[in-house]
Amino acid sequence: MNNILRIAIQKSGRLSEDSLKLIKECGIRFDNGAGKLKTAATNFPAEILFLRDDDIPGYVEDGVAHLGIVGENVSEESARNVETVHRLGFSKCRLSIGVLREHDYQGLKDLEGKSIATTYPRLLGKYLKENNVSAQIHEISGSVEIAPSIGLADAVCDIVSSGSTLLSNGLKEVETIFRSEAVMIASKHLSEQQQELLDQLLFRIKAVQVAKN
Ligand code: PRT
Ligand code: ZN
Repeated sequence: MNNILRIAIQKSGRLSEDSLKLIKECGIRFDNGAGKLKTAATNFPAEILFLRDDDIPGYVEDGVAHLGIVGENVSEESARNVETVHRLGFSKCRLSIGVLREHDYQGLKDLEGKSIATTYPRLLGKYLKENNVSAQIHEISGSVEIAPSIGLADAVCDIVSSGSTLLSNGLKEVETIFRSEAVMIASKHLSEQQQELLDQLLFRIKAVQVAKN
């Protein structure tokens, strides 16, 4: 088992299509029949695991998967002990703080003593600490953007891409705390053969990226 690479990708979501495409563009063939949770490549010593993105860093840390493709936001928030081996350039987004549109926001000091709803307590906590702001972090698991309008929190910290979700919830983006894109993460306990396979794969990924630019 230590001479194959097990690659974890998101089963269904914003990363799935581009992750599959990248693996295919590297010339790796496999059957991804609907509903499959695991598939073996037919022309490269690899298996693909289809998982929820939040589970990928933990699987890679534990060595259950050797590689994973995940948003840097998720990898950083998880604080798992994994190696980021390559930046993939897709699923770009940012983690930002938003406040109610009518708030006359002047700067970070306005957040002092306020409550901020987020699913990213670790990244937000780090940012507030670095900027010497003491605010209360209100961790919630979803629908973050609704929090200010229902009085659950004064501000939000969530992933933003076009900005339309913030806008449609009466919010405006005031601080960007983290810029993210999909990254390839690797286990820190690869065998020599797995490291060689990873090097081959990275070589192919870089060639694909060069060809696109
Ligand atoms: O089911 P599973 O747990 O696997 O998936 P998920 O629902 O947790 O994640 P998914 O598929 O939504 O996102 C996967 C990754 O895509 C994220 O971790 C980010 O790295 C990246 N990404 C890129 C985004 C967005 N763009 C994005 N716009 N992730 C989420 N959003 C959401 C955001 O949370 C907000 O609700 O879209 C809304 C904002 O979008 P705009 O365009 O209105 O600003
Ligand atoms: Zn998720």
